[in-house]
Amino acid sequence: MNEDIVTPKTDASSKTARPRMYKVLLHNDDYTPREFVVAVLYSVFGMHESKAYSVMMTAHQQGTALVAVYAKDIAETKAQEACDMARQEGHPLMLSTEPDT
Ligand code: TYC
Repeated sequence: MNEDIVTPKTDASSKTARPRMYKVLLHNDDYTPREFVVAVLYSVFGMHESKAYSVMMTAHQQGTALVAVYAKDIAETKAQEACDMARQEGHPLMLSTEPDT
């Protein structure tokens, strides 16, 4: 009767699921110069200067700003790279990562 009906153990969507993505967030502080933040966004995240300026101003005014969304290891590497650049120049600039919902 029903012997020939095969039920897949997983639905098709789970086989093509993409890895979870991670947000890189920029945090405001009172000391890092605005131009330095723009320079970091330009050099680490490849942002055009006008975009970098508006992301910097969002963090400056709201406390945090979304920089970009990447696979976990890329998000973490870039956030770390940006923090390292800031530390090398003696600035407290902070970037963090979190799962994209
Ligand atoms: N608030 C800083 C200042 O007034 C500039 C700044 C903006 C610092 C964004 C960090 O993520 C930041 N110099």
